[in-house]
Amino acid sequence: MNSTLRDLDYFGLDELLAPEEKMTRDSVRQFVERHVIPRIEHSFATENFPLTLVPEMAELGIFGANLKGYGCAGMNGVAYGLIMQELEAADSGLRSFASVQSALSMHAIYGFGSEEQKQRYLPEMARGKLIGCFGLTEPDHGSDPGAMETRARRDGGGWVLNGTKRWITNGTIADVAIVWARVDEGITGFLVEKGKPGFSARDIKGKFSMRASVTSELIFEDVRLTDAERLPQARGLRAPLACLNEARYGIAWGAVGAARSCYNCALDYARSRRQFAREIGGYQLVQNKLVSMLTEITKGQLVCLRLGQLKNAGKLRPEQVSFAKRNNVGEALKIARTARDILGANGIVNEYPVIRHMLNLETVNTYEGTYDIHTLILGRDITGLSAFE
Ligand code: TGC
Ligand code: FAD
Repeated sequence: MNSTLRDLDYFGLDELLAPEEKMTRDSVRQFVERHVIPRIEHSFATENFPLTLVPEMAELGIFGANLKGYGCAGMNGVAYGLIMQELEAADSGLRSFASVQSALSMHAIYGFGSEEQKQRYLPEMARGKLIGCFGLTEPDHGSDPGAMETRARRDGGGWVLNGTKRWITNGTIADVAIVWARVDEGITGFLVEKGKPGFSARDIKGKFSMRASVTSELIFEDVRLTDAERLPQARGLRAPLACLNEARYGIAWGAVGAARSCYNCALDYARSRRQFAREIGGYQLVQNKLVSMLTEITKGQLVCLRLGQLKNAGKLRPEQVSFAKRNNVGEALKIARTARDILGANGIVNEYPVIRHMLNLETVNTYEGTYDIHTLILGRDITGLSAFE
């Protein structure tokens, strides 16, 4: 096994997992080992998502893994989280692809679509035959999506959509875009298929982060849509925010995977790299760094497991998801930076996965609600006072 993929289980959490949860985790880890690790550095270098991985990911039941029916695997929250952890141990871009397909796009249709829309899209998306994207952010409205300018106006029995969405994962490779727009009654969602007249997409190039992931701008110029292309149950900002809860949940688990990969790499390096006639892992300063990494990863794992239990019991609150996303990503980013430091000059080359994880985690700390936005969500929860007003 690629050493950076190996497990880290200081508190014996494996004992708390059900056999089918472990089986799911192990099969995804094996897939990552065989199919992702050999090509991920090339994808990162060439700014491409490896689309050839999609059929096998579908075969493993990764897309819509925790949805029931419509060809989805119907796994529990812990199994779903473990999948995200193993994917992100390879690359945040791979987990992003799965998050956007499952937690954002499929979840939007599952939660807010008509029965016809569910039948039409979900089985094909679960099989990886149709790819989705989720357009909430705009050039001028990121943390505050409630101020969005994309608008759909009534025109006879249908709609005319105008606006721009930016920073949209999978935008140019998606067959269907979930587009959030303002209508007279508030905010709602539309399903806009690739090729619709007036709909165009272009990639944002030159990223230093998430290079193995497609990030795009979506432009809508007088795109005509019917009522059948609107998500009928999506009323208000709470609809896209409900999808974000699902994606943030997966990110909280995923970030621990990226951190684990960095820790394993730094530990191996510290045990073999010699300076001043001994292994650097023998120095107290380096041990302090490794122990801090181990501690934060273990705390993150405990948070994830409890999050999964609450999700399975239907008791999970969005604020608890914010807690986990904020903490686990923030700590993963610190761990990646520390691992980079322990590797010295070797920390900056792609012979090791650390710098790639570190750069990716800068995005993960920003998207799906920045670290500070989640601070304010938690601050509002404990004080009862909203900093957003
Ligand atoms: P606010 O007044 O707080 O809420 C508006 C309505 O929504 C309800 N609500 C939620 N519902 C479900 N889940 C949540 N987490 C919810 N948070 C709020 C709320 O009860 C209210 O309902 P109602 O019926 O009373 O109207 O709204 P606000 O405008 O003050 O904004 C709050 C804030 C800042 C927390 C929110 O806008 C926010 O979360 N901003 C961050 C934006 C963000 O995360 N964007 C992510 C874009 S997608 C993405 O990044 C994908 S990355 C790709 C990948 O995942 O890999
Ligand atoms: P801004 O909102 O402009 O924030 C800038 C800074 O101001 C941040 O530090 C922020 O914390 C701070 N700030 C903002 N408001 C406050 C406040 N009230 N108090 C204190 N500080 C504040 N979006 C999608 O819809 N779909 C996607 O698929 C998607 N994929 C993405 C992929 C990548 C690679 C990236 C980088 C982004 C993606 N996003 C996506 C967009 C992402 O969700 C936004 O970047 C994020 O929500 C932050 O918005 P912003 O970049 O406009 O930053």
